[in-house]
Amino acid sequence: MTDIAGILERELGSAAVIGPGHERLDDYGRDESPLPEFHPPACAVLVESTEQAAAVLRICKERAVPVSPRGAGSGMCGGALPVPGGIVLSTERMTKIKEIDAGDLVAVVEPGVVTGVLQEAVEAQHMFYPPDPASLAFCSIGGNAATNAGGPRAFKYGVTREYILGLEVALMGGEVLRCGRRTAKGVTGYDLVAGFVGTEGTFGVITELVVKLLPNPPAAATVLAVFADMAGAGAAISALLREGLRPRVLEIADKSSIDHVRPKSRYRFPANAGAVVLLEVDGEPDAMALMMEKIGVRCDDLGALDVLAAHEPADRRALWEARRLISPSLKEAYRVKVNEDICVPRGRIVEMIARVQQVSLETGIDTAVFGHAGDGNLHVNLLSHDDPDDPAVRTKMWAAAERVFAHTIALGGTLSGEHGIGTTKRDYMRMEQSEQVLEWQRRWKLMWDPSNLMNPGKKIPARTKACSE
Ligand code: 2HG
Ligand code: ZN
Repeated sequence: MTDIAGILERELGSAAVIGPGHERLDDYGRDESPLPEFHPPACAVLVESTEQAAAVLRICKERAVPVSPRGAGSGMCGGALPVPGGIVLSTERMTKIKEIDAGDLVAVVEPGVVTGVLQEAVEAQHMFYPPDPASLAFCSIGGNAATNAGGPRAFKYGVTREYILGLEVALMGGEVLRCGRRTAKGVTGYDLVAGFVGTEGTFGVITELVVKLLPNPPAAATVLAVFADMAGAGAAISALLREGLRPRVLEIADKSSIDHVRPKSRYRFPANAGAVVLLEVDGEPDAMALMMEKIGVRCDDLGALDVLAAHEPADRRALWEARRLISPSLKEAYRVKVNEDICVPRGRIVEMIARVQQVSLETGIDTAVFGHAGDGNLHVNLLSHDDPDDPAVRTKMWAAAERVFAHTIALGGTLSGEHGIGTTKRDYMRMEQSEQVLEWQRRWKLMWDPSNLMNPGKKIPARTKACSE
């Protein structure tokens, strides 16, 4: 058996390698995904430069060792988990912000930069990096690019892919490729950068990113509107969108989510609160004041139980508190939290939430649904107090998830709006994509990684026997 930890230690020094017996090794076998299958990596290697990443990939190719790249480990689908016999290549030590250029509106960063840190650094210079995954306080920009992460502000500003102009990547075998641009426009050649973003570490390791910035919007304001039920909240959202309103954030949460945050939230939700809508607008103060008025009037007209508005950062944070508390409160309340991120056409949100309730009734599994209503991207959480290590519980939870996926597809939706596929959703891909579409993706992956050592077994299901014959 190859002593890959020893070989990498000799190449990069012992400080770079977390090997067998190290108390932290198991951490690299886990991420934030629900019900993952745990196996620790043969070792984790914490690279500090492109050269080191390339050296690891050269050595692993020579010895046929699979490599799973890892950012901050905040992924929710098992994309960064090691495969049996494989190692983890972590970019957590590559944390340099190399450049912020206010004239060109770009930043050049290493992949381990924490997304929230990048946001603060550019905001200090009156610029704006919009993608805001919920984990922005600890997730990293390399992981965001690898998963094409979203977040609440994606409704107005789009997802990570729209902000990655250029990439440096290290490929299996050690080749380093720089592609893309730092200009605002550019259509030269095929768009390798867009193709690389969202591949969950299956093509290579991102070692540097050229990130697009925007001027910071002059002001922003937040509205929280509470409704008696989902139908009321859905009607208000549809009315506002039909009137041409373009908030930067348009979030929704159902009664179960509200009931879980109610005891912790400083805001006293009305007793009959059945749905909550959180909106955020930005722009010039005058235009924003008009938008806020429109939102308030429309929500009142449509029977909102309560509407709160905030302009000052501290007050806005208070309105966000309930939304931010949902995920941690559910995690605290249940031993099993299978959190999906399905996406349906906007007009089908209310129907999708009703179908989730139906799944809950049929299976006896508790649910909570919240998320990015503006994008139709719903976090369907399937919840249980049962033992997460009991195989029967796992089977039951994934069977319920499969029902949710079936409803999603029936409504014209997609399995993942922002978290990715990794291993947890890989085996459901056939529910959405044809064998032909899957096969083209397998060929594409093998073009970048002919030896299939780069995070193998992730994202795309293997060929079935019948297909490969
Ligand atoms: C969010 O938007 C996360 O808060 C999902 O993307 C969290 O489902 C979750 O727990
Ligand atoms: Zn989300």
